[in-house]
Amino acid sequence: MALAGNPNCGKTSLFNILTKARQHVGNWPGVTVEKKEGTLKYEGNGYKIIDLPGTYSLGAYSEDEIIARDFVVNENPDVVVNVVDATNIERNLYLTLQLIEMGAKVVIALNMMDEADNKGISIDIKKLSKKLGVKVVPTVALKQQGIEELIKASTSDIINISKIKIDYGDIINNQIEELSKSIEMNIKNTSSKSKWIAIKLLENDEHIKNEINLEKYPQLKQKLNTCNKIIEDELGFEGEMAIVNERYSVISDIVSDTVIRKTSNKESLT
Ligand code: BGO
Repeated sequence: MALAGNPNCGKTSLFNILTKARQHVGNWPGVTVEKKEGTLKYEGNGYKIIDLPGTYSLGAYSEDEIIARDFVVNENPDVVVNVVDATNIERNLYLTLQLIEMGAKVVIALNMMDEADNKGISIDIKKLSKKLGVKVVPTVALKQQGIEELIKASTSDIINISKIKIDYGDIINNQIEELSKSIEMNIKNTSSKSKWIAIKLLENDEHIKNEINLEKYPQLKQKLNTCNKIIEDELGFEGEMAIVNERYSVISDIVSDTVIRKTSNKESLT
């Protein structure tokens, strides 16, 4: 089980509740970033929990992001418990979409529900769950609320991989498709993650380029250049920007359908 979330979403609080004193702190290999592991005991079983570094995204811009995403891609955890701050859902869902896009088995702990309530933010949990294609469990880590439900959802034998597809529009979708095929043809055993690699390459992700050793595959490199050129010619900007914009647009649609903000009298007078 991996815990993923933005900084300050309540991830450490949840980790402590789930693992109690059964914790071990070390370092991620080769770096000085702290690695926290623990064990959740539930109904006679033990579940290993890895607390991933808090990140806003799974790009390649920081050690934390690379550690978190490498763990999800390479270690393939049975479940990624994505802790989402209910008071800051737009920003938090950016990471969620990336986890879903990676094909991770995600369960959302929608934390800080007390704060959301205080701020007049009301979230349609069922609808949010349906829109994202994953289970969403409301929690208040501070008061240990929703923990049993979260444990049940995260230790269930059936955790679906979300089927939602982010629609990047025809032009980018076609280039992702083309590039995925080229990845599968050039690099062995990539069929399950070729689409994700294609998106990362179009995002100009240097870490992925190095990891797959792009220089070794001139045909694939050529294909990437062609795809990038088509996107730039058709849309007028680079793939990276187009992809980020589309993710935010999907989030905006989800939020407008699932979140209601009550304006307080005080706010409406200002
Ligand atoms: C302090 N509700 C509320 N209201 N607060 C929560 C909840 C919740 O559901 N969950 C966590 N918090 P971390 P990351 C603090 O530490 O777990 C609080 O970064 C304080 N500390 O108690 O650390 C939690 O691991 C002094 O708050 O998050 C913590 O993801 C004054 O959110 C903060 C006020 O939680 C971050 C708060 C000395």
